[in-house]
Amino acid sequence: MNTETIKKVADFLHSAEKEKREVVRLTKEVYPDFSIEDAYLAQEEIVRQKLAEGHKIAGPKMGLTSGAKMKQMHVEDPIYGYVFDYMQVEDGETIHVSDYIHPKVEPEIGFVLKEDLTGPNVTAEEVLAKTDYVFPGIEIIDSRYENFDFKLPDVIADNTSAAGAVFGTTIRSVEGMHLDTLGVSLVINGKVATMGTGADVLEHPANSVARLANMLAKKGKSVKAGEPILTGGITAAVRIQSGDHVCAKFGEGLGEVNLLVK
Ligand code: 0L1
Ligand code: MG
Repeated sequence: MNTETIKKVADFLHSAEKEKREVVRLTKEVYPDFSIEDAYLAQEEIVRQKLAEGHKIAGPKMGLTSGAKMKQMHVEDPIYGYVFDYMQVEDGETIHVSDYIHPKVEPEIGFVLKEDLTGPNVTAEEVLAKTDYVFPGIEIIDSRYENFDFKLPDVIADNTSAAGAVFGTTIRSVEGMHLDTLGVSLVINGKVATMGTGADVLEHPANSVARLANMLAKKGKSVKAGEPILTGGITAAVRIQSGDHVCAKFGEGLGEVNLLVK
């Protein structure tokens, strides 16, 4: 794809996000040969456009980190995108469905590093050694594609459906923690909607951070100390609607994160 077409794709998806308008996936008719490399170039163009508009990157996020989702999409690699400052929601805050297209929520474990991590060959052990703390979070995903119907390049170009994130305020050192066996329930209106464990994220959420560092290394980038990193949904994402009270409950002393939906 030439630079002009990459920009066209980025403009198309970025305006769909701003106008809260769903669109047909690019690979369906217009660009059936859209590649993963081109998709990351389109994502980078969207990031450039957002930065030029004055938004700031809050931190990177990993997507498609569950074995089941990867199998379903026939991929071996998870994907990454970025959460921006304007997407951040406080714990307990009220969000409005009308600010999104068809939002879903998923509970995630977040990491903050005390040192930069530069791939390739970063391991989970190195991630844990360089972790300052972990925190509980909820990601709000809102694919710009109709019915969340996309192929891998579509979702990469669409900044991995990023739309919102709650970075919970409970923080814990990883010392003595078992992030793989840590249980999480997503409770909606007092009923458990879905459950999972940290191991549902690439067998251990630290593997997700390692994969992020190794993927960014191909672009000459690092994972930076101090930035909140979302490691990927622990459970399936659940559609939310007006009137919902969303509560993600985490084990290992990570507490809970809440959202109200209007
Ligand atoms: O954070 C995620 O895992 C979302 C990646 C994109 C998949 C989706 O929108 O369902
Ligand atoms: Mg996610």
